[in-house]
Amino acid sequence: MPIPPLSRFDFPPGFVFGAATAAYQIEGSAFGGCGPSHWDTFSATPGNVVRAENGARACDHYHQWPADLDLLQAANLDGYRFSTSWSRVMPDGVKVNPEGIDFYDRLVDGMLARGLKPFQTLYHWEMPSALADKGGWANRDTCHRFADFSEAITRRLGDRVASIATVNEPWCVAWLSHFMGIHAPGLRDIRATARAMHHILLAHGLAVERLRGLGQPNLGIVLNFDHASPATNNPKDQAVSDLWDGIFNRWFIEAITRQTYPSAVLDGLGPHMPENWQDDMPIIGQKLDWLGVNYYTRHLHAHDATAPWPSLKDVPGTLPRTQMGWEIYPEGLHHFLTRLSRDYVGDLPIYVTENGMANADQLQDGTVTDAVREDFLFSHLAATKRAIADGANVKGFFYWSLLDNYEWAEGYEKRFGLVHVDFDTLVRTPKSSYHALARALARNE
Ligand code: IFM
Repeated sequence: MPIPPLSRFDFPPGFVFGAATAAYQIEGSAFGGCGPSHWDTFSATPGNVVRAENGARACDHYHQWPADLDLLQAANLDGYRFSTSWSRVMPDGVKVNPEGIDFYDRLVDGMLARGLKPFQTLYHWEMPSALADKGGWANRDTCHRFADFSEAITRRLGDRVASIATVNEPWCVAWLSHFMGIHAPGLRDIRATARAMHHILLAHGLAVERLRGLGQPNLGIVLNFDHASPATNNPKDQAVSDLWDGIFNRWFIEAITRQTYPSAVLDGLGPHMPENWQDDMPIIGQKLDWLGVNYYTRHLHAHDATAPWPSLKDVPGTLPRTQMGWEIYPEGLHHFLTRLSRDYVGDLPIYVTENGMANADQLQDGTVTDAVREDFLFSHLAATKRAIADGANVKGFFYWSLLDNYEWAEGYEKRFGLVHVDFDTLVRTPKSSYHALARALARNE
Protein backbone atom coordinates (compact mmCIF):
# COMPACT_ATOMS: atom_id res chain seq x y z
CA MET A 1 0.00 0.00 0.00
CA PRO A 2 1.47 3.44 -0.91
CA ILE A 3 2.30 5.62 2.11
CA PRO A 4 0.18 8.80 2.13
CA PRO A 5 2.25 12.00 1.79
CA LEU A 6 2.13 13.97 5.03
CA SER A 7 3.37 17.38 6.07
CA ARG A 8 3.51 19.30 9.34
CA PHE A 9 0.12 20.82 8.41
CA ASP A 10 -1.53 17.40 8.81
CA PHE A 11 -0.88 17.69 12.56
CA PRO A 12 -2.37 20.04 15.15
CA PRO A 13 -0.79 23.50 15.52
CA GLY A 14 2.16 23.42 17.92
CA PHE A 15 2.87 19.71 17.31
CA VAL A 16 6.61 19.22 17.92
CA PHE A 17 8.65 17.37 15.30
CA GLY A 18 12.11 16.40 16.47
CA ALA A 19 14.93 13.92 16.34
CA ALA A 20 16.51 12.09 19.27
CA THR A 21 19.97 10.95 20.35
CA ALA A 22 21.63 9.86 23.60
CA ALA A 23 24.91 10.92 25.17
CA TYR A 24 26.92 7.67 25.20
CA GLN A 25 25.81 6.82 21.67
CA ILE A 26 27.12 10.01 20.05
CA GLU A 27 29.30 12.23 22.26
CA GLY A 28 32.57 10.38 22.80
CA SER A 29 33.07 9.41 26.44
CA ALA A 30 36.85 9.89 26.16
CA PHE A 31 36.43 13.67 26.04
CA GLY A 32 35.71 16.40 28.57
CA GLY A 33 36.55 14.66 31.84
CA CYS A 34 33.75 12.09 31.51
CA GLY A 35 34.13 9.27 34.02
CA PRO A 36 33.96 5.54 33.29
CA SER A 37 30.52 3.97 33.06
CA HIS A 38 29.28 0.40 33.13
CA TRP A 39 29.07 0.53 29.31
CA ASP A 40 32.86 0.99 29.11
CA THR A 41 33.47 -2.18 31.09
CA PHE A 42 30.60 -4.17 29.61
CA SER A 43 31.88 -3.45 26.08
CA ALA A 44 35.47 -4.32 27.08
CA THR A 45 34.33 -7.80 28.12
CA PRO A 46 34.60 -10.27 25.21
CA GLY A 47 31.33 -11.41 23.68
CA ASN A 48 29.11 -8.58 24.91
CA VAL A 49 29.30 -6.09 22.03
CA VAL A 50 29.91 -6.60 18.30
CA ARG A 51 33.69 -6.22 17.75
CA ALA A 52 33.91 -5.05 21.40
CA GLU A 53 33.17 -1.50 20.18
CA ASN A 54 32.54 1.25 22.71
CA GLY A 55 31.44 4.89 22.93
CA ALA A 56 34.90 6.39 23.55
CA ARG A 57 34.76 8.43 20.33
CA ALA A 58 31.32 7.58 18.93
CA CYS A 59 30.27 10.43 16.56
CA ASP A 60 32.54 12.94 18.33
CA HIS A 61 29.45 15.04 19.00
CA TYR A 62 31.34 16.45 21.99
CA HIS A 63 33.34 18.52 19.48
CA GLN A 64 31.03 18.52 16.45
CA TRP A 65 27.81 19.54 18.22
CA PRO A 66 27.41 22.93 16.45
CA ALA A 67 27.32 21.21 13.05
CA ASP A 68 24.93 18.57 14.39
CA LEU A 69 22.55 21.22 15.71
CA ASP A 70 22.76 22.94 12.31
CA LEU A 71 21.59 19.67 10.74
CA LEU A 72 18.55 19.60 13.04
CA GLN A 73 17.70 23.18 12.20
CA ALA A 74 18.13 22.68 8.46
CA ALA A 75 15.71 19.72 8.63
CA ASN A 76 13.02 22.17 9.85
CA LEU A 77 12.76 20.31 13.14
CA ASP A 78 11.22 22.03 16.16
CA GLY A 79 12.87 20.07 18.95
CA TYR A 80 15.87 17.98 19.87
CA ARG A 81 15.72 15.12 22.37
CA PHE A 82 19.15 14.62 23.93
CA SER A 83 20.48 13.16 27.16
CA THR A 84 22.88 14.48 29.77
CA SER A 85 25.31 11.77 30.78
CA TRP A 86 25.50 11.00 34.50
CA SER A 87 29.11 9.84 34.19
CA ARG A 88 30.06 13.06 32.37
CA VAL A 89 28.35 15.30 34.91
CA MET A 90 29.43 13.24 37.95
CA PRO A 91 32.41 11.07 36.93
CA ASP A 92 32.62 9.39 40.35
CA GLY A 93 28.85 9.39 40.83
CA VAL A 94 29.03 12.08 43.51
CA LYS A 95 31.12 15.16 42.63
CA VAL A 96 30.22 17.49 39.76
CA ASN A 97 32.65 17.79 36.82
CA PRO A 98 32.47 21.48 35.80
CA GLU A 99 33.72 20.69 32.28
CA GLY A 100 30.85 18.26 31.80
CA ILE A 101 28.15 20.57 33.01
CA ASP A 102 29.61 23.44 30.92
CA PHE A 103 29.35 21.27 27.83
CA TYR A 104 25.61 20.79 28.32
CA ASP A 105 25.21 24.47 29.08
CA ARG A 106 26.72 25.36 25.69
CA LEU A 107 24.68 22.65 23.98
CA VAL A 108 21.37 23.93 25.35
CA ASP A 109 22.24 27.52 24.42
CA GLY A 110 23.15 26.25 20.95
CA MET A 111 19.70 24.67 20.58
CA LEU A 112 17.93 27.82 21.67
CA ALA A 113 20.02 29.93 19.29
CA ARG A 114 18.76 27.73 16.45
CA GLY A 115 15.11 27.78 17.54
CA LEU A 116 15.17 24.16 18.74
CA LYS A 117 13.29 23.16 21.89
CA PRO A 118 15.57 21.19 24.24
CA PHE A 119 13.93 17.92 25.42
CA GLN A 120 16.34 16.56 28.03
CA THR A 121 16.63 13.00 29.33
CA LEU A 122 18.49 12.43 32.59
CA TYR A 123 19.26 8.69 32.46
CA HIS A 124 19.97 7.15 29.09
CA TRP A 125 22.06 4.36 30.55
CA GLU A 126 25.55 5.53 31.50
CA MET A 127 25.74 4.47 35.13
CA PRO A 128 29.01 5.78 36.66
CA SER A 129 31.30 2.80 37.36
CA ALA A 130 31.74 3.95 40.96
CA LEU A 131 28.02 3.36 41.52
CA ALA A 132 27.94 0.21 39.40
CA ASP A 133 30.63 -1.13 41.76
CA LYS A 134 28.17 -0.73 44.61
CA GLY A 135 25.47 -2.73 42.84
CA GLY A 136 24.02 -0.17 40.41
CA TRP A 137 20.25 -0.47 40.11
CA ALA A 138 20.16 -3.50 42.39
CA ASN A 139 21.18 -1.14 45.20
CA ARG A 140 18.52 1.17 46.62
CA ASP A 141 21.10 3.85 47.44
CA THR A 142 21.67 4.43 43.70
CA CYS A 143 18.16 5.94 43.56
CA HIS A 144 19.19 8.68 45.98
CA ARG A 145 22.43 9.33 44.09
CA PHE A 146 20.31 9.70 40.92
CA ALA A 147 18.15 12.33 42.62
CA ASP A 148 21.36 14.22 43.53
CA PHE A 149 22.52 14.10 39.92
CA SER A 150 19.09 15.24 38.71
CA GLU A 151 19.20 18.22 41.00
CA ALA A 152 22.77 19.22 40.08
CA ILE A 153 22.17 19.27 36.34
CA THR A 154 18.75 20.90 36.66
CA ARG A 155 20.11 23.74 38.78
CA ARG A 156 22.25 24.60 35.76
CA LEU A 157 19.98 23.84 32.77
CA GLY A 158 16.47 23.89 34.22
CA ASP A 159 15.75 27.50 33.27
CA ARG A 160 16.18 26.72 29.56
CA VAL A 161 15.03 23.16 28.81
CA ALA A 162 11.51 22.61 27.43
CA SER A 163 11.03 19.35 29.32
CA ILE A 164 12.87 16.75 31.38
CA ALA A 165 12.43 12.97 31.21
CA THR A 166 13.85 11.20 34.23
CA VAL A 167 14.62 7.81 32.66
CA ASN A 168 14.73 6.38 29.16
CA GLU A 169 13.19 2.91 28.73
CA PRO A 170 13.17 1.42 32.23
CA TRP A 171 12.38 -2.00 30.72
CA CYS A 172 15.78 -1.96 29.01
CA VAL A 173 17.48 -0.66 32.15
CA ALA A 174 15.98 -3.45 34.25
CA TRP A 175 14.85 -6.50 32.26
CA LEU A 176 17.07 -6.41 29.18
CA SER A 177 20.13 -5.67 31.30
CA HIS A 178 19.55 -7.78 34.44
CA PHE A 179 17.37 -10.70 33.24
CA MET A 180 18.42 -11.15 29.62
CA GLY A 181 22.00 -9.94 30.08
CA ILE A 182 22.01 -8.12 26.72
CA HIS A 183 22.87 -4.63 27.96
CA ALA A 184 25.18 -3.44 30.74
CA PRO A 185 25.64 -4.65 33.41
CA GLY A 186 24.94 -7.93 31.58
CA LEU A 187 23.39 -9.85 34.45
CA ARG A 188 21.05 -12.83 34.16
CA ASP A 189 19.70 -12.88 37.66
CA ILE A 190 16.06 -12.73 38.72
CA ARG A 191 16.77 -11.15 42.11
CA ALA A 192 18.79 -8.32 40.58
CA THR A 193 16.04 -7.96 37.95
CA ALA A 194 13.25 -7.57 40.49
CA ARG A 195 15.27 -4.98 42.35
CA ALA A 196 16.18 -3.07 39.20
CA MET A 197 12.53 -3.17 38.00
CA HIS A 198 11.54 -1.43 41.23
CA HIS A 199 14.56 0.78 41.92
CA ILE A 200 14.59 2.38 38.48
CA LEU A 201 11.04 3.56 39.20
CA LEU A 202 11.96 4.68 42.69
CA ALA A 203 14.85 6.68 41.20
CA HIS A 204 12.36 8.26 38.78
CA GLY A 205 10.03 9.15 41.67
CA LEU A 206 12.77 10.60 43.87
CA ALA A 207 14.05 12.70 40.97
CA VAL A 208 10.53 14.00 40.25
CA GLU A 209 10.11 14.88 43.92
CA ARG A 210 13.46 16.70 43.98
CA LEU A 211 12.83 18.62 40.74
CA ARG A 212 9.31 19.60 41.72
CA GLY A 213 10.87 20.99 44.89
CA LEU A 214 13.01 23.24 42.68
CA GLY A 215 9.87 24.40 40.87
CA GLN A 216 10.86 22.64 37.64
CA PRO A 217 7.97 22.27 35.14
CA ASN A 218 7.31 19.68 32.41
CA LEU A 219 8.53 16.49 34.02
CA GLY A 220 7.93 13.10 32.44
CA ILE A 221 9.32 9.65 31.81
CA VAL A 222 10.04 7.76 28.58
CA LEU A 223 8.70 4.19 28.43
CA ASN A 224 9.16 1.72 25.60
CA PHE A 225 6.37 -0.51 24.35
CA ASP A 226 6.50 -3.72 22.33
CA HIS A 227 3.31 -5.01 20.71
CA ALA A 228 2.62 -8.48 22.15
CA SER A 229 0.49 -11.08 20.35
CA PRO A 230 0.04 -14.81 20.98
CA ALA A 231 1.53 -16.93 18.20
CA THR A 232 -1.63 -19.11 18.14
CA ASN A 233 -5.11 -19.24 19.68
CA ASN A 234 -3.92 -21.79 22.21
CA PRO A 235 -4.87 -20.43 25.69
CA LYS A 236 -1.34 -21.14 26.97
CA ASP A 237 0.16 -18.95 24.23
CA GLN A 238 -2.43 -16.29 25.00
CA ALA A 239 -1.52 -16.39 28.68
CA VAL A 240 2.23 -15.96 28.10
CA SER A 241 1.62 -13.20 25.59
CA ASP A 242 -0.44 -11.43 28.22
CA LEU A 243 2.34 -12.03 30.76
CA TRP A 244 4.88 -10.50 28.37
CA ASP A 245 2.56 -7.53 27.92
CA GLY A 246 2.64 -7.22 31.72
CA ILE A 247 6.44 -7.41 31.95
CA PHE A 248 7.16 -5.06 29.06
CA ASN A 249 4.15 -2.82 28.63
CA ARG A 250 2.18 -2.65 31.89
CA TRP A 251 4.72 -2.89 34.74
CA PHE A 252 5.99 0.68 34.47
CA ILE A 253 2.84 2.51 33.37
CA GLU A 254 0.70 0.79 36.02
CA ALA A 255 3.18 1.77 38.73
CA ILE A 256 3.26 5.37 37.56
CA THR A 257 -0.46 5.84 37.04
CA ARG A 258 -2.04 3.40 39.53
CA GLN A 259 0.69 2.71 42.08
CA THR A 260 0.39 -1.05 41.43
CA TYR A 261 2.33 -3.73 39.58
CA PRO A 262 0.58 -6.35 37.38
CA SER A 263 -0.19 -9.33 39.60
CA ALA A 264 0.84 -11.91 36.97
CA VAL A 265 4.33 -10.39 36.91
CA LEU A 266 4.50 -10.31 40.70
CA ASP A 267 3.81 -14.07 40.63
CA GLY A 268 7.35 -14.42 39.28
CA LEU A 269 9.20 -11.39 40.66
CA GLY A 270 7.41 -11.09 44.02
CA PRO A 271 9.75 -13.34 46.04
CA HIS A 272 12.76 -11.34 44.83
CA MET A 273 11.43 -7.82 45.34
CA PRO A 274 13.08 -5.47 47.85
CA GLU A 275 11.51 -5.56 51.31
CA ASN A 276 8.55 -3.18 51.80
CA TRP A 277 8.54 -2.13 48.16
CA GLN A 278 4.84 -1.25 48.58
CA ASP A 279 5.81 1.76 50.71
CA ASP A 280 7.56 3.36 47.72
CA MET A 281 4.54 3.32 45.41
CA PRO A 282 3.25 6.82 46.31
CA ILE A 283 6.67 8.29 45.40
CA ILE A 284 6.70 6.32 42.13
CA GLY A 285 3.13 7.28 41.27
CA GLN A 286 3.43 11.05 41.51
CA LYS A 287 1.58 13.10 38.96
CA LEU A 288 3.55 13.76 35.75
CA ASP A 289 3.22 16.45 33.10
CA TRP A 290 3.64 14.19 30.07
CA LEU A 291 4.43 10.66 28.96
CA GLY A 292 7.08 9.64 26.41
CA VAL A 293 6.37 6.60 24.22
CA ASN A 294 9.13 4.76 22.37
CA TYR A 295 7.84 2.25 19.85
CA TYR A 296 9.67 0.08 17.34
CA THR A 297 8.11 -3.34 16.73
CA ARG A 298 5.94 -6.28 17.74
CA HIS A 299 6.63 -9.81 18.99
CA LEU A 300 4.70 -13.08 18.83
CA HIS A 301 4.93 -15.36 21.86
CA ALA A 302 4.35 -19.01 22.61
CA HIS A 303 4.34 -20.99 25.83
CA ASP A 304 7.57 -22.88 26.51
CA ALA A 305 6.93 -25.65 29.01
CA THR A 306 10.65 -26.47 29.21
CA ALA A 307 11.67 -23.00 30.51
CA PRO A 308 11.24 -21.63 34.03
CA TRP A 309 9.03 -18.57 34.63
CA PRO A 310 8.07 -16.65 32.52
CA SER A 311 8.09 -19.83 30.35
CA LEU A 312 7.79 -18.14 26.98
CA LYS A 313 9.61 -18.02 23.70
CA ASP A 314 9.50 -15.70 20.68
CA VAL A 315 8.03 -17.05 17.47
CA PRO A 316 9.19 -15.38 14.24
CA GLY A 317 6.48 -13.40 12.43
CA THR A 318 6.19 -12.87 8.69
CA LEU A 319 6.27 -9.07 8.32
CA PRO A 320 9.16 -7.25 6.59
CA ARG A 321 12.06 -6.63 8.98
CA THR A 322 14.59 -3.89 9.66
CA GLN A 323 18.37 -4.37 9.91
CA MET A 324 17.82 -5.18 13.61
CA GLY A 325 15.54 -8.06 12.55
CA TRP A 326 12.57 -6.19 14.01
CA GLU A 327 9.23 -6.57 12.22
CA ILE A 328 7.75 -3.35 10.81
CA TYR A 329 4.30 -2.89 12.33
CA PRO A 330 3.03 0.74 12.37
CA GLU A 331 -0.39 -0.39 13.66
CA GLY A 332 1.36 -1.12 16.96
CA LEU A 333 2.09 2.58 17.43
CA HIS A 334 -1.58 3.46 16.92
CA HIS A 335 -2.46 0.64 19.33
CA PHE A 336 -0.27 1.97 22.15
CA LEU A 337 -1.10 5.67 21.70
CA THR A 338 -4.84 5.00 21.87
CA ARG A 339 -4.57 2.31 24.55
CA LEU A 340 -2.39 4.44 26.82
CA SER A 341 -4.70 7.41 26.62
CA ARG A 342 -7.83 5.25 27.06
CA ASP A 343 -6.59 3.01 29.88
CA TYR A 344 -3.88 4.98 31.70
CA VAL A 345 -3.23 8.65 31.08
CA GLY A 346 -6.42 10.21 29.70
CA ASP A 347 -5.66 13.69 28.40
CA LEU A 348 -2.07 13.83 29.64
CA PRO A 349 0.16 14.97 26.75
CA ILE A 350 1.93 12.07 25.06
CA TYR A 351 5.06 12.45 22.95
CA VAL A 352 6.36 9.75 20.62
CA THR A 353 9.89 10.15 21.96
CA GLU A 354 11.46 7.48 19.72
CA ASN A 355 10.50 5.66 16.56
CA GLY A 356 12.84 4.66 13.78
CA MET A 357 14.58 1.84 11.98
CA ALA A 358 18.05 0.50 11.33
CA ASN A 359 18.97 -0.10 7.71
CA ALA A 360 22.16 -1.25 5.99
CA ASP A 361 22.58 2.15 4.31
CA GLN A 362 25.32 2.58 1.71
CA LEU A 363 27.06 5.81 0.82
CA GLN A 364 27.32 5.93 -2.99
CA ASP A 365 28.71 8.90 -4.92
CA GLY A 366 28.19 11.12 -1.88
CA THR A 367 24.53 10.24 -1.32
CA VAL A 368 22.51 7.71 0.66
CA THR A 369 19.12 6.61 -0.65
CA ASP A 370 17.05 5.05 2.12
CA ALA A 371 13.56 4.92 0.62
CA VAL A 372 12.71 2.12 3.03
CA ARG A 373 13.26 4.51 5.95
CA GLU A 374 11.10 7.16 4.29
CA ASP A 375 8.26 4.62 4.13
CA PHE A 376 8.87 3.57 7.71
CA LEU A 377 8.85 7.15 8.96
CA PHE A 378 5.77 8.28 7.07
CA SER A 379 3.77 5.15 7.89
CA HIS A 380 4.47 5.69 11.61
CA LEU A 381 3.59 9.38 11.30
CA ALA A 382 0.34 8.30 9.64
CA ALA A 383 -0.33 5.92 12.55
CA THR A 384 0.26 8.83 14.94
CA LYS A 385 -2.14 11.05 13.02
CA ARG A 386 -4.80 8.31 13.17
CA ALA A 387 -4.27 7.98 16.91
CA ILE A 388 -4.80 11.73 17.34
CA ALA A 389 -8.02 11.50 15.29
CA ASP A 390 -9.07 8.65 17.60
CA GLY A 391 -8.63 10.82 20.68
CA ALA A 392 -5.01 10.39 21.84
CA ASN A 393 -3.49 13.66 23.03
CA VAL A 394 -0.21 13.30 21.12
CA LYS A 395 1.86 16.47 21.12
CA GLY A 396 5.03 15.52 19.29
CA PHE A 397 7.07 12.93 17.40
CA PHE A 398 10.84 12.42 17.60
CA TYR A 399 12.61 10.24 15.05
CA TRP A 400 15.34 7.92 16.38
CA SER A 401 17.95 8.93 15.50
CA LEU A 402 19.46 12.09 14.07
CA LEU A 403 22.79 10.33 13.43
CA ASP A 404 24.00 6.80 12.82
CA ASN A 405 25.54 5.99 16.19
CA TYR A 406 26.65 3.44 18.77
CA GLU A 407 23.81 0.93 18.89
CA TRP A 408 24.83 -0.56 22.26
CA ALA A 409 25.47 -4.32 22.03
CA GLU A 410 25.32 -4.06 18.23
CA GLY A 411 28.23 -1.59 18.11
CA TYR A 412 28.33 0.69 15.06
CA GLU A 413 26.88 -1.84 12.64
CA LYS A 414 23.22 -0.93 12.83
CA ARG A 415 22.40 2.42 11.24
CA PHE A 416 19.32 4.26 12.57
CA GLY A 417 20.24 7.80 11.46
CA LEU A 418 18.58 10.35 9.22
CA VAL A 419 22.21 11.33 8.71
CA HIS A 420 24.88 8.84 7.67
CA VAL A 421 28.10 8.92 9.70
CA ASP A 422 31.35 7.53 8.32
CA PHE A 423 32.90 6.17 11.50
CA ASP A 424 36.46 6.48 10.10
CA THR A 425 36.31 10.10 8.94
CA LEU A 426 33.25 11.16 11.00
CA VAL A 427 31.86 12.89 7.92
CA ARG A 428 28.10 13.39 8.13
CA THR A 429 25.91 12.89 5.02
CA PRO A 430 22.17 13.54 5.21
CA LYS A 431 20.25 10.59 3.74
CA SER A 432 17.24 10.82 1.40
CA SER A 433 14.98 10.29 4.46
CA TYR A 434 16.47 13.44 6.03
CA HIS A 435 15.64 15.44 2.90
CA ALA A 436 12.12 13.95 2.70
CA LEU A 437 11.46 14.89 6.32
CA ALA A 438 12.84 18.41 5.81
CA ARG A 439 10.46 18.87 2.87
CA ALA A 440 7.51 17.56 4.87
CA LEU A 441 8.29 19.94 7.72
CA ALA A 442 8.78 23.10 5.65
CA ARG A 443 6.93 25.93 7.39
CA ASN A 444 6.19 28.09 4.35
CA GLU A 445 3.18 26.36 2.70
O1 IFM B 1 19.45 3.08 20.26
C1 IFM B 1 18.36 2.79 21.07
C2 IFM B 1 18.12 3.89 22.08
O2 IFM B 1 19.24 4.12 22.87
C3 IFM B 1 16.99 3.51 23.00
N1 IFM B 1 15.83 3.11 22.25
C4 IFM B 1 15.99 2.16 21.19
C5 IFM B 1 17.10 2.61 20.25
C6 IFM B 1 17.27 1.60 19.11
O3 IFM B 1 17.59 0.34 19.61
